[in-house]
Amino acid sequence: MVRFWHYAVLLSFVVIASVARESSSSFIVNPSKVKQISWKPRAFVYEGFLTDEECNHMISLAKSELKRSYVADNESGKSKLSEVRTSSGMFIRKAKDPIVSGIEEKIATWTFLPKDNGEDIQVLRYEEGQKYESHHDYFVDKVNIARGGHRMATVLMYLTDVAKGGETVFPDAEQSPRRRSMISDDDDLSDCAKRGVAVKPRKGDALLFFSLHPTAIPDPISLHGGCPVLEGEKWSATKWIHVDSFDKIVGSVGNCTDSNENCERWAALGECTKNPEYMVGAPDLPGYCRKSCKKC
Ligand code: PD2
Ligand code: ZN
Repeated sequence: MVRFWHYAVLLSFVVIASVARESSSSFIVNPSKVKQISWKPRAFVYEGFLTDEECNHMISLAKSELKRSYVADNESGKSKLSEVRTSSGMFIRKAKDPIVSGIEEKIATWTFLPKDNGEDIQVLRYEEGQKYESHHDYFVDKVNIARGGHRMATVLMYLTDVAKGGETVFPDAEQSPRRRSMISDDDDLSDCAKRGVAVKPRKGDALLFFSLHPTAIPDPISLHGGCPVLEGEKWSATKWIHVDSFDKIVGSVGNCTDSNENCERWAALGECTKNPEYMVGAPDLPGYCRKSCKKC
């Protein structure tokens, strides 16, 4: 019996390692699989981004640990229960195993954004009737911005097909005439999805969208939501990516340091007065170049 378990454990490591090898190091972005679904906000879908094994693996990691989802309070930044999001969820620790590392590697390759800037992957399960009301992924409270700065991009991966509903919708997106005709042809979409540019969940597909303009200012048009699931069950996995490292330990207010190697040069160019929010910051949210700006 002991022998059998040794063999089973060894075999599962070999399977995980070989799937991860296939999905990470050999991943090359295939441009013909990527479709731009909106320019305002900037949003793209990668068809078949994840393999079935990767989808099933994340679901099996999540299944036993699901808890009712929380949202961040806009004032305090603290997590709270809310009717805005009625799904259940859990977080998968970064690089938890070779398959998760492989998925994170793929995300970095596709988005050109560093792995360090990403949060842990959040897996969500929506049962019939469950939804995620429209919201922005960037924060408005200072507590959440302090770690890694704003969330700038989101990669939303669909881990299952959904029989009806469950689309991700951008209600304020500007629709190109071509896109509008594509949507009106699609009888498959729920009424909620027809209210904007929508993505129908398909197992393995991934949606990438940007919550900030290229100038790093929040883009309100990135408003988006998860439509109610009308039939079946929806599983998704979200990787939120920040403008700066999410892994870096946030320095204490008393620390007199620069957080960017260019601070001295920027300060000499007058950025401390031109761009005080970034360079100097405020007492509760220190800037990145306080030392060079002689603010401490
Ligand atoms: O699961 C979704 O469709 C969804 C919709 C809106 C997920 C998120 N937002 C998110 O995780 O931020
Ligand atoms: Zn969201």
